[in-house]
Amino acid sequence: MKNELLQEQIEKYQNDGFLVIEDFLSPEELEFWRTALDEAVAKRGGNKMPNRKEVYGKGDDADKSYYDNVFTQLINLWQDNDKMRQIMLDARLGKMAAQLAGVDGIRIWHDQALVKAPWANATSWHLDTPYWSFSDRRALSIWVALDDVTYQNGCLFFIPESYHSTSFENPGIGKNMGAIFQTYPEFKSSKSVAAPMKAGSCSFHNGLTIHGAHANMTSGFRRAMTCAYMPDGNTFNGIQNILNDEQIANLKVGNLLEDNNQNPLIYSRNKDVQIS
Ligand SMILES: O=C(O)CCC(=O)C(=O)O
Repeated sequence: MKNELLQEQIEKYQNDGFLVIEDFLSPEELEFWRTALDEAVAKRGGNKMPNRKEVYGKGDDADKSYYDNVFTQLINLWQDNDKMRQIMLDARLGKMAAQLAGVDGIRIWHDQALVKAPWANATSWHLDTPYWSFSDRRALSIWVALDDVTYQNGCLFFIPESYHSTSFENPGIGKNMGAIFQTYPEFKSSKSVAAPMKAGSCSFHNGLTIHGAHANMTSGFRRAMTCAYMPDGNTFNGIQNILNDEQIANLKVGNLLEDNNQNPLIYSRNKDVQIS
């Protein structure tokens, strides 16, 4: 794994709000990640969340049938698949996320498999952080290509530097590709950057970077494995997101999000990290 970051990569991420790392995984690691994803997805039987048929749709009702065909989105596979657990709890990933975000400790917010099936819809421009149950401008995600990702099958696109000025207001993710530019007209004329990647490459993006993805115009699958990271020390902001009703009932706005069964601390510069 190419997990050692150069200072210039950290600076590029901090300027642009995203970073692509080519050939991130070795061929053996790529094979392991693919097997883990395929096994974990098969075991879920279509359930988005562990143990429940939960609806974690980002789209609103009117756009649901569009959103359902953007990708298969399965959340927190690390909680019910041992291979995925081994992959996601790797402190090397946590250290990279911490270095890019400029923080001392990193917890998993949630992982997700994002599989664009043949002929899948485009992923409209959106932000991630406003969906999450904490509000931190430094939160970020890794997105690992498990197939070659091209202009044809749904590569990611980013609006560089947008994360410096976007906010926690949520413009949503419907079927109108450009809706976000009503909230952020200042980026209407921005140049977007595409991120086609060979299988095994990855990108990191800040959760407030405006980003989206092409439709899958091919008969093949576009598999990606991603993980959203929360800087350690964050508190509950009142948004449910992936938390279940019982967790919500036990949380008050302002409570620390420090349950290692839900949000494991995978890297810390200062604390002992106990991963089992
Ligand atoms: O994979 C996609 O199509 C979109 C990914 C995305 O929005 C994300 O990882 O935050």
